[in-house]
Amino acid sequence: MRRLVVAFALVITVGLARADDGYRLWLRYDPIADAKLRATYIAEAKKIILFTPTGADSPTLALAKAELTAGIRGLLSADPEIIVRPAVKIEDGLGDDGFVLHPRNDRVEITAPRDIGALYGAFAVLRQMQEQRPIGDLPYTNRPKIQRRMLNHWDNLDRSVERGYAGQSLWEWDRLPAEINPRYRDYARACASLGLNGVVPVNVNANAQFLTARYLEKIAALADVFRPYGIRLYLTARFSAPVEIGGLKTADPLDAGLIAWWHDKAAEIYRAIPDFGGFLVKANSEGQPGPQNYGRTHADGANLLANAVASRGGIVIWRAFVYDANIPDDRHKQAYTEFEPLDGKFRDNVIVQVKNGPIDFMPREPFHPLFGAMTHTSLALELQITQEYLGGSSQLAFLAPLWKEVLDADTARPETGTTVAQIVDGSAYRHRLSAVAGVANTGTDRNWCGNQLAAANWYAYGRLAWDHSLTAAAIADEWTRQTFSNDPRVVQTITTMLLASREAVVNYSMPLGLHHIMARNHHQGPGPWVAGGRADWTSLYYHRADENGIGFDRTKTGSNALGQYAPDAARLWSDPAKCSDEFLLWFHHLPWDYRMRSGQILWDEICLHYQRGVDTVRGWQKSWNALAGTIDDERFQSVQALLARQEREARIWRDACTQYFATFSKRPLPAGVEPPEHPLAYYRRLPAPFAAADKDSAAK
Ligand code: BDP
Repeated sequence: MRRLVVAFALVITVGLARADDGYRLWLRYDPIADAKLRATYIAEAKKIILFTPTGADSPTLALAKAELTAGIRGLLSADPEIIVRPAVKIEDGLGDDGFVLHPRNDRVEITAPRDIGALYGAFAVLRQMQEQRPIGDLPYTNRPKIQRRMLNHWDNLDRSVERGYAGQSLWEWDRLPAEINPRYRDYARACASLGLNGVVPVNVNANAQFLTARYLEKIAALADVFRPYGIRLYLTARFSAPVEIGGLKTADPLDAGLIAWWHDKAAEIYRAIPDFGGFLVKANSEGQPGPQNYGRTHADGANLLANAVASRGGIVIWRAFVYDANIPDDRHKQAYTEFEPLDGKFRDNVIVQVKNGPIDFMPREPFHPLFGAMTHTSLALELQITQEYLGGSSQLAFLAPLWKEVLDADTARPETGTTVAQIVDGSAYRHRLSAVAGVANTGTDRNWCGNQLAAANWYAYGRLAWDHSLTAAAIADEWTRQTFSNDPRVVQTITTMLLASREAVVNYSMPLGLHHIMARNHHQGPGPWVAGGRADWTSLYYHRADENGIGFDRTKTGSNALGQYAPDAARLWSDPAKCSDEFLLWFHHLPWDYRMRSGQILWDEICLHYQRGVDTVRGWQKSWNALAGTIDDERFQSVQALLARQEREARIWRDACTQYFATFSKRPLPAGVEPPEHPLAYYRRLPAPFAAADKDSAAK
């Protein structure tokens, strides 16, 4: 009989290991096999004390206790004693969300000035155990560097997700507020495990309906779910909403009737959501309405809304993603041109949200010139977690290296040493508010993000939002250990793939500073030939290939976008001989036979980069296959399929781009580059790689 039970247990375990659909993300809490390690943890964490100012129970502390209980049961098959106590003393300087961690020999103490800190502390302890590292290695004090760590969902009322590649929107508007899908809690829990504390559930291309009483009730229900996880809800505000849903004649920000409407609307929202975070606004950008429709400035528009929420502690996050097809200037320069003169004109509860680069979430961009140029304004950094220009969910592209490149970039303002990260976290210019936003990659797919490796980007974003000094390698390592296993071979293989992946995508799609040469509409494949319509939505506008050469001259002889950077930053890029290869064609138009640092001519170097990208993906296929048997079948096979698809898509990029550019360079492929599989005409006719991304609404 005993043998039977053991056999049965084995079958169940093996069965479970096989059927892994990725739903549990990095919060798996699978048993630690190493008995010695388990015993150490059991001894250290058999008692966990949560110290808070009052020591009174709360929904957030209940979550912390439940998480610790479930986690330790799963990892150690033990039941810890978890108690809440009033703290005798709490250190200064922990901010709103920080905590102190005290591992003693026979217990762990987590002390926090607010209950949410205790929940964050609980997740930190469990993360450490999942990674099989000593609890004592955790820092004693922990606090996030950035105050508002936000996810921006580009989700629509019809549950489509703009630039979403993981199914539909998580938010079931038709069922809310009566039905609360348990997945909302799982989502909030995953966010809280990373320290994310703000969610904008709906698209920046805003729908005024979300501000009506009918939808506010639904949104309030979501806010109720998120609250105990420390997450505040924010809403996108369509600038013309007062006209569309309020019956007003004008949305002029200086109009008295309009001012009153927004005050009343804010009061209504705060009645439904007492801790409402504020508004996120895309205005006068890509056809969205805004204050400029009435001859007013972005500051007039932002201050109008900021006044409406100020008394309740709300903020306005105003996006700087603006450019206008009617302005004949380089798109690179337009946000700076519009916003820099407004520095100092925004209310103190306004944050201007700036994308990492001046164009639009390309696989590689220099940092946005507004960073460092608006010292009197709080600037938030907007990153894109969803891979709009990096293969959607059909390609592996771990984005931490991209984000780190921007965070660590030296703006050279006021002098060398001021990084984008220091500007964003408020330390450079001592700003009261600080924020970072990531455009979410979540959806209804069972694995949340569209493939088994894409959640690494959600994870990495959250960890960097908490601590931008973490390295991409450390984050890849953490995520892999928690999501797959601590087996050194698995960790080594997956982290190597993750860390090389962004550069591989750059190489096979837009190498050497090429940008915006993707297909129209879906953005998932090559389209260097895209022409016609709005010039700044074509590829020709950006690559400028002709018989003489290729690249966008942004030096003094060209658009002089470089003039918007501090002289020390511009100097890095202004001379092609000194400019790193990575940004060469971003800032310079160079002849096809330009001699590169490598000794190759430019044409050959471009082709070799395309080939290198393909080769890197093939290398992963080999190393992944070698992991057979060490990873559950379901995830093993689905990553295999992902890589096969990526290899094909990488070849498509290579063959389409090298053939297209060869029509100008009139040169053969260099040795080492495989000949194309099909003629150029074939690639020009290829349909979107998958329908989800092929949206009617997005004409670009
Ligand atoms: C672009 C997207 C578009 C967004 C826009 C934005 O293609 O769908 O609406 O950014 O950020 O990247 O507003």
